[in-house]
Amino acid sequence: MRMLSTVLLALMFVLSPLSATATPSTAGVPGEVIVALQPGYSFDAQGRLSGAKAQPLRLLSTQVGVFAAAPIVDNSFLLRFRSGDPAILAARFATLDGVRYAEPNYRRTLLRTPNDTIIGQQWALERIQAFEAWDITTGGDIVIAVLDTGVDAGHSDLDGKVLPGYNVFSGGGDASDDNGHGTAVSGLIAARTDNGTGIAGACWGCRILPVKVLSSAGGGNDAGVAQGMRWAVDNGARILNLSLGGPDESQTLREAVDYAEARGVLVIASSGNEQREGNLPNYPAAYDNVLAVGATGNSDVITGFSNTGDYVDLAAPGVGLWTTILGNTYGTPNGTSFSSPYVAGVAGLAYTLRGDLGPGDMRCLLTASADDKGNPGKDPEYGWGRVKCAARSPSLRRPGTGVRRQLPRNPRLSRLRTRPPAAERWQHTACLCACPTV
Ligand SMILES: [Ca+2]
Ligand SMILES: [Ca+2]
Ligand SMILES: [Ca+2]
Repeated sequence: MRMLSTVLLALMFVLSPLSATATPSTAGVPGEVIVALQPGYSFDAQGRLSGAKAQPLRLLSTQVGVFAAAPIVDNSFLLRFRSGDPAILAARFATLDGVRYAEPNYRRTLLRTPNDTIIGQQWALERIQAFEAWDITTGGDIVIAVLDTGVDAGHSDLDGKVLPGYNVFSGGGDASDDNGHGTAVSGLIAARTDNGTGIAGACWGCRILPVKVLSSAGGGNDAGVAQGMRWAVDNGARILNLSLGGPDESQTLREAVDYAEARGVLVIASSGNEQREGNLPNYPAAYDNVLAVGATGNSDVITGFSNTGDYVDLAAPGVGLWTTILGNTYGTPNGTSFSSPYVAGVAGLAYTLRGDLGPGDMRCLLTASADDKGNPGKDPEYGWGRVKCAARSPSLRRPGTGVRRQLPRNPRLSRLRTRPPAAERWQHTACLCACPTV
């Protein structure tokens, strides 16, 4: 078992975006900011300030053209101003004398529960905290390659989600599914959601890049898988999902994994379903730079079939998962094949927020934010734990400002912090971890 000498503490959390390019759901109302004042300070209706040592505050108000202030509660005011980004302005206000806190006037909507007909039976979504995550992002321009039996792009819950793909058997672009496995995997990742039909996908804003590397019987080989992986990396994939494996170590496969890693592509693979049939390590899951995913049931306990071993990195739901099935229908397959896609979906959501992260950082973030299960810490059954979208962490939230100040110092965080300006945009999301060997 890999030694964990450092304390693993990772939290990915979301506060205010500092950029207009952030996901719309977290944006503040333009031209408005909420400023709460200390006792002894006040705004009048035109936004004029009174109070001792108010000069810097007054200066800033003038600079950005504050022209109105409406009281809210407890000496807090909704300020309206003419120029500037609300989040940046709030951060500046927050540093000045007389200000208790300042923050953008965030929009709220009724909390999103998509209207897909089967969603109530998709127990896994709740377990991985997908609903909470979707209040922040439902996935952006992230391409997730499914290296599998192909994908039925005509399924009504996948229609429009599937990019032109590749078929390693024919060498052509027909990546249609003649088995059903790849279609089931793809639905879990990115099924059309909130469309009044069928299921919800974990990262429903993401797109699927179908790469057919397995035959109608579900078989394939390293030559084809490696070729498919390289094709996916070269054709825009940010994540590769491999719900496939075998016990033999192979340089061909390892080099394909390294090729992806070197190009910033995260590789996720199923740990295998042979716990009772030898429980051998499966490749590519067992490579260090691949996230190996085992299967839990709906009580968050590892399944009896899920392979165990030091190489297991994460667990994810893998039993009774409603998903898209050939013939424009739905079903509930079991297996680690269907756990890996949930990790891919969670990774897609996380990449949407943290496009600046490399695969190593993303592995760190996903493993470190997982819910520890079984024996404390990393263990051979669950890896680091059952995956979840740790999209909000109330313990680290503080309205408006001070995010950085609350975070303990550690080298990895410092590294993330020093990546302006992209990282600056996402200062609300941080990976506090020290897991260099993950
Ligand atoms: Ca749907
Ligand atoms: Ca691994
Ligand atoms: Ca554990």
